[in-house]
Amino acid sequence: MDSPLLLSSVPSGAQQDEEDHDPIKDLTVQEQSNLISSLPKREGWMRVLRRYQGFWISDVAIPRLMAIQAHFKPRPTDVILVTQPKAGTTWLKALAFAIVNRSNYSFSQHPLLSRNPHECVPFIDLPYVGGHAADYKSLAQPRLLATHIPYSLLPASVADSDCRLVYLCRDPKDVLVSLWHFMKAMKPEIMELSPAFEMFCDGATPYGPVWEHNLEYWRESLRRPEKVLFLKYEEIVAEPMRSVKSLAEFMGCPFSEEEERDGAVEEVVRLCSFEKLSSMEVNKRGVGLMGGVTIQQANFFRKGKVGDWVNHLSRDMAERLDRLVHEKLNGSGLTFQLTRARTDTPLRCFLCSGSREL
Ligand code: PAP
Repeated sequence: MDSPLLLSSVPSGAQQDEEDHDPIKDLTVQEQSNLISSLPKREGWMRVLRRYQGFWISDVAIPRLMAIQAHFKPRPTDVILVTQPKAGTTWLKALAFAIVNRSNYSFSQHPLLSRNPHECVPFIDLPYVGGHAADYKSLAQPRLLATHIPYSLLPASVADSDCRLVYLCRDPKDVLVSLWHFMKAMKPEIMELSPAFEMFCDGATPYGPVWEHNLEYWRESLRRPEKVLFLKYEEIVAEPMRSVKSLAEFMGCPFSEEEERDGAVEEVVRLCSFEKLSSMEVNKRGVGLMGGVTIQQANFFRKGKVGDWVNHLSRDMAERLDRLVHEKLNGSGLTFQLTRARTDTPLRCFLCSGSREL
């Protein structure tokens, strides 16, 4: 990396020629709204989902996605962090931000101690972050950006560009449980876990089907390993130091031997740990705006555990979802740990009795 990422808010002249378009220039608001309302729909989550170009996208996110598809121009130095919602976006943003900026800030006075990671790394597909417009156009290069957009829905310019993509996925069972809790906290009247499970199995979750999202980036990481890094939440939990080092290397800013000796890798891991971030005042009591919705930052920090699904899904549900995901991923080389491997753990059924062991 030739220059550090700074949270600059001053547009640089050289960067202003890109993306300076009216986001809805190509379709009138009426045309857009007619198009969206003609798409297949599913309800039950926080927002109505529409089937758009093979994926389920919230109806309010579609105009922004269209704008990105029409106008987003990656720069060769961009690093774009990609996740399925609830796969560990907040964590990945913190890790990448801390790695890229490690020479700009001391670990004891770091922006991540007073800002939620979503305020440090903007989503390209959500207009507002942390209460103000995400001005990613004016970020210093290399830009650190994030998105939930499936690979096939990204503008072709991303595949043609030299920009790097870091993809993080997570056991779909934990994604479902995390997503349901997040949305329940935001909007208590959303559906219960049982219908949410059915919709998840139908692929109808924001930016779902989850397995299609995973597969597209998996295949691209096999095709272009130097440009697409594929990570799993569970692997970062198991080997955080190794993951941080590979992430740094992939982003073009490997840790030097001296940095390693001085404990910089440990510092990044510690700063970005669930325990550290979730104990920060900003993440305990702060409020942000994302996609026009007010969000308690605490909602991004629930448990941060691998396998919490065991406390919420019955064994039948877990095995059914595992089978489905296994079939969908079959032959790709991508796998997640199966329920059967966890039979030593007592399964608890959220739906029947809260904490009764099965
Ligand atoms: P987003 O896609 O909407 O931004 P995202 O950050 O992916 O959300 O999801 C939050 C999940 O990541 C939560 O998982 P849980 O519900 O199973 O607990 C949250 O706890 C977890 N998480 C957030 N920060 C960290 C972290 N520093 N380390 C590990 N897990 C984390």
